[in-house]
Amino acid sequence: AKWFSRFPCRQVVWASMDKVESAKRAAAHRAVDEHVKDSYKVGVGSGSTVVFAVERLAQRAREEGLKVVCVPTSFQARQLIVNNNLEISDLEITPELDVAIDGADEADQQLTLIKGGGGCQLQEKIVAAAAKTFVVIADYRKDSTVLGEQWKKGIPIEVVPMAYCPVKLKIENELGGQAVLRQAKAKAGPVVTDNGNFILDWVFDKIHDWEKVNQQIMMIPGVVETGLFVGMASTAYFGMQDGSVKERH
Ligand code: ABF
Repeated sequence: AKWFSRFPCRQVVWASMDKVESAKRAAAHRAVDEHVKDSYKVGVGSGSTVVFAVERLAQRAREEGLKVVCVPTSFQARQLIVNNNLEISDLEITPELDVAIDGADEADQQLTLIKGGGGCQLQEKIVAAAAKTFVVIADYRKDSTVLGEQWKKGIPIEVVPMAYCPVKLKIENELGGQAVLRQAKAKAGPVVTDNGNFILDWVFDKIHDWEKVNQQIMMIPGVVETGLFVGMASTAYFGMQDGSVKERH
Protein backbone atom coordinates (compact mmCIF):
# COMPACT_ATOMS: atom_id res chain seq x y z
CA ALA A 1 0.00 0.00 0.00
CA LYS A 2 1.07 3.57 -0.73
CA TRP A 3 1.02 4.75 2.87
CA PHE A 4 3.26 1.87 3.89
CA SER A 5 6.03 2.73 1.44
CA ARG A 6 6.26 6.18 3.03
CA PHE A 7 7.71 4.52 6.14
CA PRO A 8 10.89 2.65 5.15
CA CYS A 9 11.59 1.67 8.77
CA ARG A 10 8.32 -0.25 8.83
CA GLN A 11 9.40 -2.14 5.74
CA VAL A 12 12.59 -3.18 7.51
CA VAL A 13 10.64 -4.40 10.56
CA TRP A 14 8.24 -6.24 8.26
CA ALA A 15 11.07 -7.92 6.35
CA SER A 16 12.82 -9.06 9.54
CA MET A 17 9.56 -10.46 10.95
CA ASP A 18 9.22 -12.39 7.74
CA LYS A 19 12.71 -13.82 8.27
CA VAL A 20 11.83 -14.87 11.79
CA GLU A 21 8.65 -16.60 10.63
CA SER A 22 10.52 -18.42 7.83
CA ALA A 23 13.17 -19.48 10.33
CA LYS A 24 10.55 -20.89 12.68
CA ARG A 25 8.89 -22.79 9.81
CA ALA A 26 12.22 -24.24 8.57
CA ALA A 27 13.17 -25.49 12.05
CA ALA A 28 9.72 -26.94 12.72
CA HIS A 29 9.46 -28.73 9.38
CA ARG A 30 12.95 -30.19 9.77
CA ALA A 31 12.16 -31.52 13.25
CA VAL A 32 8.94 -33.16 12.10
CA ASP A 33 10.61 -34.72 9.07
CA GLU A 34 13.57 -36.05 11.06
CA HIS A 35 11.73 -37.29 14.14
CA VAL A 36 8.15 -38.26 13.31
CA LYS A 37 7.32 -41.61 11.75
CA ASP A 38 4.04 -43.31 10.98
CA SER A 39 1.95 -44.34 14.02
CA TYR A 40 4.10 -42.22 16.37
CA LYS A 41 2.73 -40.75 19.55
CA VAL A 42 3.75 -37.10 19.50
CA GLY A 43 3.82 -34.51 22.27
CA VAL A 44 2.82 -31.15 20.83
CA GLY A 45 4.33 -28.07 22.47
CA SER A 46 2.99 -24.54 22.68
CA GLY A 47 3.86 -21.20 21.14
CA SER A 48 4.18 -19.78 17.66
CA THR A 49 6.95 -22.09 16.34
CA VAL A 50 4.94 -25.20 17.15
CA VAL A 51 2.19 -23.91 14.85
CA PHE A 52 4.53 -24.75 11.95
CA ALA A 53 5.24 -28.23 13.33
CA VAL A 54 1.52 -28.99 13.45
CA GLU A 55 1.18 -27.50 9.96
CA ARG A 56 3.82 -30.00 8.77
CA LEU A 57 2.19 -32.96 10.55
CA ALA A 58 -1.14 -32.09 8.90
CA GLN A 59 0.54 -31.69 5.51
CA ARG A 60 2.21 -35.11 5.81
CA ALA A 61 -1.07 -36.64 6.94
CA ARG A 62 -2.74 -35.31 3.77
CA GLU A 63 0.10 -36.06 1.36
CA GLU A 64 1.56 -39.34 2.66
CA GLY A 65 -1.24 -40.64 4.87
CA LEU A 66 0.95 -40.22 7.99
CA LYS A 67 -1.00 -41.25 11.09
CA VAL A 68 0.01 -39.84 14.45
CA VAL A 69 -1.58 -39.47 17.86
CA CYS A 70 -0.97 -36.07 19.43
CA VAL A 71 -0.83 -35.13 23.11
CA PRO A 72 -1.08 -31.37 23.77
CA THR A 73 0.87 -29.30 26.30
CA SER A 74 -1.68 -26.49 26.62
CA PHE A 75 -5.13 -25.31 25.62
CA GLN A 76 -3.50 -23.61 22.62
CA ALA A 77 -1.85 -26.87 21.52
CA ARG A 78 -5.12 -28.73 21.94
CA GLN A 79 -6.88 -26.29 19.62
CA LEU A 80 -4.05 -26.53 17.09
CA ILE A 81 -4.33 -30.32 16.98
CA VAL A 82 -8.12 -30.28 16.70
CA ASN A 83 -8.21 -27.53 14.07
CA ASN A 84 -5.71 -29.45 11.95
CA ASN A 85 -7.81 -32.64 12.13
CA LEU A 86 -5.07 -34.63 13.85
CA GLU A 87 -5.88 -37.36 16.33
CA ILE A 88 -5.80 -36.07 19.89
CA SER A 89 -5.08 -37.97 23.07
CA ASP A 90 -3.93 -37.32 26.64
CA LEU A 91 -1.41 -38.77 29.06
CA GLU A 92 -4.00 -40.99 30.72
CA ILE A 93 -4.65 -42.85 27.47
CA THR A 94 -1.18 -42.31 26.00
CA PRO A 95 1.32 -42.06 28.88
CA GLU A 96 4.40 -42.84 26.76
CA LEU A 97 5.31 -40.78 23.74
CA ASP A 98 7.79 -41.42 20.94
CA VAL A 99 8.74 -37.79 20.62
CA ALA A 100 7.78 -34.35 21.96
CA ILE A 101 8.40 -31.25 19.86
CA ASP A 102 8.32 -27.84 21.49
CA GLY A 103 9.60 -24.29 21.22
CA ALA A 104 11.81 -22.48 23.74
CA ASP A 105 12.56 -18.96 24.84
CA GLU A 106 16.27 -19.69 24.91
CA ALA A 107 18.60 -22.67 24.46
CA ASP A 108 22.28 -22.63 25.44
CA GLN A 109 25.18 -24.78 24.20
CA GLN A 110 24.30 -27.67 26.57
CA LEU A 111 20.64 -27.49 25.51
CA THR A 112 19.64 -26.09 28.87
CA LEU A 113 16.41 -24.29 28.12
CA ILE A 114 14.35 -21.44 29.42
CA LYS A 115 10.72 -22.17 28.64
CA GLY A 116 7.42 -20.78 29.79
CA GLY A 117 7.38 -17.31 28.25
CA GLY A 118 3.90 -18.35 27.17
CA GLY A 119 3.08 -19.69 30.64
CA CYS A 120 2.80 -23.39 29.68
CA GLN A 121 5.97 -24.74 31.34
CA LEU A 122 4.30 -27.24 33.68
CA GLN A 123 2.43 -29.26 31.07
CA GLU A 124 5.32 -28.81 28.63
CA LYS A 125 7.73 -30.40 31.10
CA ILE A 126 5.35 -33.25 31.93
CA VAL A 127 4.83 -34.05 28.24
CA ALA A 128 8.56 -33.72 27.43
CA ALA A 129 9.40 -36.08 30.30
CA ALA A 130 6.89 -38.63 28.97
CA ALA A 131 8.65 -38.72 25.59
CA LYS A 132 11.58 -40.92 24.53
CA THR A 133 12.99 -37.98 22.60
CA PHE A 134 12.49 -34.29 23.25
CA VAL A 135 13.20 -31.99 20.32
CA VAL A 136 13.38 -28.19 20.45
CA ILE A 137 12.47 -25.93 17.56
CA ALA A 138 13.32 -22.25 17.50
CA ASP A 139 14.46 -19.34 15.39
CA TYR A 140 17.98 -17.90 15.52
CA ARG A 141 17.05 -15.37 18.24
CA LYS A 142 16.78 -18.19 20.82
CA ASP A 143 20.27 -19.60 20.28
CA SER A 144 22.64 -18.57 23.07
CA THR A 145 26.09 -19.22 24.48
CA VAL A 146 25.21 -18.57 28.08
CA LEU A 147 21.72 -18.78 29.55
CA GLY A 148 20.13 -15.35 29.98
CA GLU A 149 22.00 -13.85 27.03
CA GLN A 150 18.90 -13.68 24.82
CA TRP A 151 15.85 -14.00 27.05
CA LYS A 152 15.79 -11.10 29.48
CA LYS A 153 12.42 -11.74 31.08
CA GLY A 154 13.72 -14.32 33.54
CA ILE A 155 12.96 -17.95 34.31
CA PRO A 156 9.24 -18.64 34.75
CA ILE A 157 8.38 -20.39 38.00
CA GLU A 158 4.85 -21.70 38.39
CA VAL A 159 3.57 -21.30 41.96
CA VAL A 160 0.43 -22.06 43.92
CA PRO A 161 -1.29 -18.64 44.23
CA MET A 162 -1.33 -18.43 48.08
CA ALA A 163 2.43 -19.13 48.18
CA TYR A 164 3.71 -16.55 45.72
CA CYS A 165 5.01 -14.05 48.34
CA PRO A 166 7.06 -16.50 50.48
CA VAL A 167 8.35 -18.20 47.33
CA LYS A 168 9.39 -14.84 45.89
CA LEU A 169 11.23 -13.92 49.12
CA LYS A 170 13.00 -17.27 49.39
CA ILE A 171 14.20 -17.13 45.78
CA GLU A 172 15.47 -13.56 46.10
CA ASN A 173 17.16 -14.18 49.47
CA GLU A 174 18.74 -17.51 48.56
CA LEU A 175 19.59 -16.96 44.90
CA GLY A 176 19.59 -13.19 44.37
CA GLY A 177 17.97 -11.40 41.46
CA GLN A 178 14.30 -10.54 41.38
CA ALA A 179 11.23 -12.74 41.16
CA VAL A 180 8.37 -10.75 39.66
CA LEU A 181 4.73 -11.81 39.67
CA ARG A 182 3.63 -11.99 36.03
CA GLN A 183 0.77 -9.61 35.36
CA ALA A 184 -1.80 -9.91 32.62
CA LYS A 185 -1.85 -7.20 29.97
CA ALA A 186 -4.20 -4.26 30.56
CA LYS A 187 -3.57 -4.56 34.33
CA ALA A 188 -6.14 -7.33 34.63
CA GLY A 189 -4.32 -8.92 37.61
CA PRO A 190 -1.90 -11.84 37.73
CA VAL A 191 -1.58 -14.24 34.82
CA VAL A 192 -3.28 -17.54 35.70
CA THR A 193 -1.88 -20.67 34.05
CA ASP A 194 -3.88 -23.51 32.45
CA ASN A 195 -3.50 -25.20 35.85
CA GLY A 196 -4.84 -22.30 37.92
CA ASN A 197 -1.44 -21.17 39.22
CA PHE A 198 0.55 -17.91 39.17
CA ILE A 199 3.95 -17.32 37.57
CA LEU A 200 7.00 -15.64 39.10
CA ASP A 201 9.54 -14.56 36.49
CA TRP A 202 12.91 -14.85 38.17
CA VAL A 203 15.40 -12.43 36.66
CA PHE A 204 18.74 -13.80 37.87
CA ASP A 205 21.84 -11.66 38.28
CA LYS A 206 24.61 -14.22 37.77
CA ILE A 207 25.40 -17.51 36.06
CA HIS A 208 24.32 -20.50 38.14
CA ASP A 209 24.71 -24.26 38.15
CA TRP A 210 21.30 -24.69 36.52
CA GLU A 211 20.69 -28.26 37.57
CA LYS A 212 21.39 -27.40 41.20
CA VAL A 213 19.35 -24.21 41.07
CA ASN A 214 16.42 -26.03 39.51
CA GLN A 215 16.46 -28.58 42.34
CA GLN A 216 16.79 -25.83 44.93
CA ILE A 217 13.79 -23.91 43.57
CA MET A 218 11.73 -27.10 43.28
CA MET A 219 12.31 -27.74 47.02
CA ILE A 220 10.52 -24.52 48.04
CA PRO A 221 6.99 -25.33 49.22
CA GLY A 222 4.45 -23.83 46.83
CA VAL A 223 6.61 -24.19 43.73
CA VAL A 224 4.85 -26.37 41.20
CA GLU A 225 7.41 -26.35 38.37
CA THR A 226 10.12 -24.24 36.78
CA GLY A 227 10.71 -23.25 33.18
CA LEU A 228 14.32 -24.45 33.46
CA PHE A 229 14.73 -27.60 31.36
CA VAL A 230 18.09 -29.18 32.21
CA GLY A 231 19.27 -32.31 30.43
CA MET A 232 15.92 -32.96 28.78
CA ALA A 233 16.33 -31.97 25.13
CA SER A 234 18.29 -34.28 22.87
CA THR A 235 18.26 -32.08 19.77
CA ALA A 236 17.52 -28.46 18.92
CA TYR A 237 16.85 -27.08 15.46
CA PHE A 238 17.40 -23.37 14.96
CA GLY A 239 16.06 -21.76 11.81
CA MET A 240 18.71 -19.27 10.69
CA GLN A 241 18.46 -15.89 8.96
CA ASP A 242 19.92 -17.26 5.72
CA GLY A 243 17.22 -19.93 5.48
CA SER A 244 19.39 -22.79 6.73
CA VAL A 245 18.71 -24.89 9.84
CA LYS A 246 21.35 -25.32 12.53
CA GLU A 247 21.30 -28.49 14.61
CA ARG A 248 22.56 -28.95 18.16
CA HIS A 249 22.75 -32.24 20.06
C1 ABF B 1 6.57 -22.51 24.47
O1 ABF B 1 6.36 -21.37 23.73
C2 ABF B 1 7.23 -22.01 25.64
O2 ABF B 1 7.83 -22.80 26.55
C3 ABF B 1 8.06 -20.90 25.18
O3 ABF B 1 7.89 -19.98 26.17
C4 ABF B 1 7.39 -20.45 23.95
C5 ABF B 1 8.18 -20.31 22.70
O4 ABF B 1 7.35 -19.63 21.87
P1 ABF B 1 7.62 -19.26 20.39
O5 ABF B 1 7.72 -20.52 19.63
O6 ABF B 1 6.42 -18.45 20.05
O7 ABF B 1 8.88 -18.45 20.39
O8 ABF B 1 7.27 -23.46 23.76
